[in-house]
Amino acid sequence: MNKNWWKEQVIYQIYPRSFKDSNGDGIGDLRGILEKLDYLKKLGVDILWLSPIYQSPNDDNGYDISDYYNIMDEFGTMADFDELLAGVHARGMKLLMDLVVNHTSDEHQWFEESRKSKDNPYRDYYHWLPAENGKPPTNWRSFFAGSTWEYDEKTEEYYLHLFTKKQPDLNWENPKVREEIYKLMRFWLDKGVDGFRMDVISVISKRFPLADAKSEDFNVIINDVYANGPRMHEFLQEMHREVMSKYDVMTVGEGPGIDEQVVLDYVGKDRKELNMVFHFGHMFMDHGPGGRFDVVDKNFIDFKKVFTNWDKAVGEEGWINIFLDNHDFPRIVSRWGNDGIYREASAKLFAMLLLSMRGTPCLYQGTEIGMTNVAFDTIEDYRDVEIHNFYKQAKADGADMDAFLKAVHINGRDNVRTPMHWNNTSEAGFTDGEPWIKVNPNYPEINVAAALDDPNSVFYFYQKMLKFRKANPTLIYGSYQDLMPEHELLFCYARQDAEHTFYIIFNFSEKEVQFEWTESVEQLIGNYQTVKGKENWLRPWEGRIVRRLD
Ligand code: ISL
Ligand code: CA
Repeated sequence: MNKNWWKEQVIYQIYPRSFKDSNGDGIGDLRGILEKLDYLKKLGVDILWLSPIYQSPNDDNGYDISDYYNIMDEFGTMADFDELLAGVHARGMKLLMDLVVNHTSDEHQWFEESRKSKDNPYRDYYHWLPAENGKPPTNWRSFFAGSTWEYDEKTEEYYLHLFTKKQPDLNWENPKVREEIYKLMRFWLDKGVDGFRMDVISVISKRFPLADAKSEDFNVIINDVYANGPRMHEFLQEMHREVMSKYDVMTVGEGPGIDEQVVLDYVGKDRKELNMVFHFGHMFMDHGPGGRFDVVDKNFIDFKKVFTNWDKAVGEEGWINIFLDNHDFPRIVSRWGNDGIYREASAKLFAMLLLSMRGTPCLYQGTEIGMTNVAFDTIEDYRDVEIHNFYKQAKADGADMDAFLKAVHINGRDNVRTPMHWNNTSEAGFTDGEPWIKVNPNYPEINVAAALDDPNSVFYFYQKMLKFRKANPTLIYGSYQDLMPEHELLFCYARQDAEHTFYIIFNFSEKEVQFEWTESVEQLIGNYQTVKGKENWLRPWEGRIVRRLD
């Protein structure tokens, strides 16, 4: 297996709006991040990925960019950014920018020009089509509810937006668009950033002529219609040739529709495309045909299968990223663990899982202290455009609105966007003002200050596990094998290289479960103190990593 720094380091994702507010306006900002760099260094992460910080009208919290060359006013200035980047580098860490280039904001100058007239030089920076028999050009459904087509009076045509109507899709067929994108990438790389996380990169190449989706199932539509278009890999290879190959930086691709069948086309070691992609199997598992608010049952055996199937698909031929939650998906302890009495045990279990898989781990802010989902009583307390769009749709459809709110509690993105908990003072120490979204009421119990005071906290366990991974390259490069794929309560796998065999075992339940090693082993790390006589019992949410004795 080829060794690379980006396989060995660990990413920490910052959602700047919710991380730390430095000036009392209720919105997290760059100077807030700067204040917390020592905290992140102490935790022991290596690479900070910032969700978008560019100029944006914030229809989708920065994933709608109106100027790629400037910092969002609410987040600070370019001088703040330069100071932040220098502060990150001074501490031996790296910084990744979020690259959102499937779409821009409708307030980007390119789109403002594009919509002016059919012969404007920027017209074909975007996808415009006339009506089909008085209806939108295709029956496509947006990721954020409703049609993907918005009618524009001015030129009497529709433009395409896979996300909100304030996020028009760029036309990658146009070489000028691609050149503009490469230019802005060089701008940030020349400043010294260490790479990009590429937003919905899987949908940049459209299938022409654009045609109706044949399925009602959104998960099927993603694969058949939106993702992995015919020029996908030509575009990524061009981007690599023109930009990425000239810098020692990393890329991680994000996007629905990148599955086990196609992953190596993106990350195969000779492809010259991306270093790694996120895999989403364990995230979409409870999304029914109607999407994330159409919640269906998920099960543990399938959860394990996701990791096994992905590792099988990629093996030694490429590389992937492992994450358990991020700014789009609920908190892992609430989703797959126990956010009640076993919150700390299960949060530590997930620390062990995240940091013992083959793939570059990505840890989301707050997960290192075991933050949980939130359940606001009214829709007014939610801020996410996705929640509000689906809420309007559900209401118009006459749906059961209590049930809808329950689905938001389970799968809404604001679960992970409430402010970071720094301490037990008002607003969790996130701001001196009024936060842009309410804090999770459990902050007096779960917060950084409390975690730093408690040697047994989730925080210190993450710190220990981060060190442990680095000290044991078997956990980075070793092969992976699931040893109990059919077990209803236990997840047990081996990581192995020429030197060592590690066994990792987790109890995903509130029960005590008996098990036995068939070889002699020594325990290296675990989330409970070992008790004599109880060696063969796993307590609720217990996890252990052991090494085979030769
Ligand atoms: O969460 C999803 C479906 O409900 C995913 O399909 C998600 O929308 C998709 O992975 C894209 O997410 C990314 O692009 C969006 C942005 O809103 C997300 O925050 C971002 O991570 C549009 O830019
Ligand atoms: Ca602020």
